[in-house]
Amino acid sequence: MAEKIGAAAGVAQLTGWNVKAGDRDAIEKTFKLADFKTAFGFMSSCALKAEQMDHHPEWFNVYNRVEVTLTTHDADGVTALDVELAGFMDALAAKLV
Ligand code: H2B
Repeated sequence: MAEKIGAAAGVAQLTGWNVKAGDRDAIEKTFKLADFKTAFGFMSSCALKAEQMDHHPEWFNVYNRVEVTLTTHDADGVTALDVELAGFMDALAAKLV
């Protein structure tokens, strides 16, 4: 099982991610894509990556906005798996802009 590193250590390795407020150890970022189909394509690619990793995001989509929360339920906090998935999302979003 991946070991908890904590949200503060997670965001320190990423760009544009924040420690999520609340009682869980998690990181969050809001992606703004060009339009709904781009946002949905982004989510589809992330979903395939998540399946490969067996590590899944929590997210909320309205039109071109995708609000993402990452944490590792099994570790009760942020792990390297969240940093890896976040990095994948950042790289993909950068290509789509
Ligand atoms: N996703 C996330 N974000 N955290 C987990 O702990 C997790 C997961 N565990 N996806 C996986 C699936 C686990 O529930 C299955 C049984 O492997």
